[in-house]
This record gives sequence, structure tokens and C-alpha cells, in this order.
Amino acid sequence: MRLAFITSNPGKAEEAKKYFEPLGIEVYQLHMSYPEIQADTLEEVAEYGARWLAERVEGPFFLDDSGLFVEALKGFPGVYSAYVYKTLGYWGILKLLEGESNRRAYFKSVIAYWDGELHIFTGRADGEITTEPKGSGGFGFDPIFKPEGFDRTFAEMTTEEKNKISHRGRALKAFATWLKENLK
Ligand code: ITT
Ligand code: NA
Repeated sequence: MRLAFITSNPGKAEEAKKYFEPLGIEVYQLHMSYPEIQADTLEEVAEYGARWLAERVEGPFFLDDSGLFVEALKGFPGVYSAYVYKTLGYWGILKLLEGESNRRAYFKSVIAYWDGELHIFTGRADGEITTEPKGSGGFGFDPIFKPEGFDRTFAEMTTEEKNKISHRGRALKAFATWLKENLK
């Protein structure tokens, strides 16, 4: 089986490819931009995007909308993560947290799969924001996020390691489980 992943982010595509490969499912990246509405939740953003694409894309596809939620910043950047990453980068987050002792944060991933109907799968990873960036793997905010129970940032992990514990890995797991039960 082949699955189209509509994303502009090669890091996300790589993680999904690696996740599905051992399950005999080939994921390929489809570059197609879609509107990302301003909404309060990742679910709303993902659902709007998927329904918009459904009218324009032939066959099934999935997309992923994610965000980093920092407790001391009342959940910021959250649904604004892509914009904040593009403008301030992870240094901006480090700067906002300077002198802050509460470093708690979580990543959340929402996968929207369209096969004629909409299916939503979510995953979350709790951890903390480091005081300095570490590692060169992964993408986005990975160098400043240390998952709970680990001494390394996501950027210091291989894709396989990150997939086992990450927000996206967990959403992909829910997606894969659903596929196994629902594909005839
Ligand atoms: P799409 O085309 O798939 O939307 P994007 O990079 O714009 O790609 P989002 O809209 O989901 O993705 O924005 C989320 C932001 O959070 C973006 O800047 C990502 O780099 C970052 N991000 C998402 N998942 C991440 C992860 O697993 N690790 C680190 N940063 C992540
Ligand atoms: Na985006």
C-alpha cells in the first residue's frame, strides 16, 4: 500500500516513512499547499485543511498539524508554532524562557487521514525546554526539547528512537493500528 502525506516539511515525511516502512506501507511526500486557518486547536486546523484538500486531491491522503505548547508561556506557541519557528526560531523560545525555572512543555501532533471520510489521530509527548540547543538530528524545535525520562533532546536521537516516544510517533501508531483494523 502507498500513502500520500501532504506536507511541506521533509522532517515530518521522513518520520512517517520510517514509521510505516517496516509495516509494508510506503509513504510518499506530496507537496501541495493548503490553507492553515487561525483556530484555537490543532484539530480544527487539520480538519479544515483536510476537507479543503479532499475537494482537490484524487484518492486518500493524510496531513499532520503539530505544535509545541510551553507551560510557562500559557501554551504558546501552540497553534502558532510554524509561524513562530519561521520568525523567531527556537532561539526565540529560549529567549522567552530566560530565567524561567518552569521548563515544562509538550508537543502535540494531529494527523488527519482522508479516505472519503475524515479520521483524526493524535499523539502527545511531554518534556521540557532545555536552556541551550543540543543535537543536529530531527528538525524544527527538536534541539531544545528533551522528552521526559531522557537525557537527550529529540535532535540527539535517531528517527527510530524519536518515533518510539514522540507525539508524531504516537499519532502514527494510532493511525497504523486503525489502518490494520480497517483495511480489507
Ligand atoms: P506542514 O507543511 O506539514 O504544515 P510545517 O512545518 O508548517 O509543515 P506545522 O504547520 O505542523 O508544520 O507547524 C509546526 C511547527 O512546529 C513547525 O515549525 C515545525 O518545524 C515544528 N514541529 C512540528 N513537529 C515537530 C517535531 O516533531 N519536532 C520539532 N519541531 C516540530
Ligand atoms: Na504548516
